[in-house]
Amino acid sequence: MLRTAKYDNSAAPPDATSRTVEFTVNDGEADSAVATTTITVTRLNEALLVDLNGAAEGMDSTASFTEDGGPVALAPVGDVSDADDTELTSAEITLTNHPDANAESLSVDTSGTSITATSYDSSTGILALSGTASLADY
Ligand SMILES: [Ca+2]
Ligand SMILES: [Ca+2]
Repeated sequence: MLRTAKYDNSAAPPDATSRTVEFTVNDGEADSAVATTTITVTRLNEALLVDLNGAAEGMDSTASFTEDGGPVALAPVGDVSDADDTELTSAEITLTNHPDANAESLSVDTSGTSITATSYDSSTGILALSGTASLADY
């Protein structure tokens, strides 16, 4: 019997606290000393998703920029989700091609959040964001 004892847990995600299982046997007169198995619990990191078009099918969005028209929103109904994390720690937004060099840029509004944005790097096209904040803030 002893060698077939198993532990299982179907919680998603499981609480990460270690568990202790105690074993005792009895010979009809007295209990044995307690022996224990300590179980460490490893949680899997569920993937997070960036959905730029909200409830619509797919993850991608489109935007249209007109010369002298001012900045255009890239993902006005975008969302991030993560099944097992309530906070995110960083993000990166990359303008993968930037033929107009210093004349073009990316920007975000982080006011009211604990997210810090680096200034846009026109050589790499990267706008980096960091800071632990809720999924909603990201
Ligand atoms: Ca996760
Ligand atoms: Ca979508």
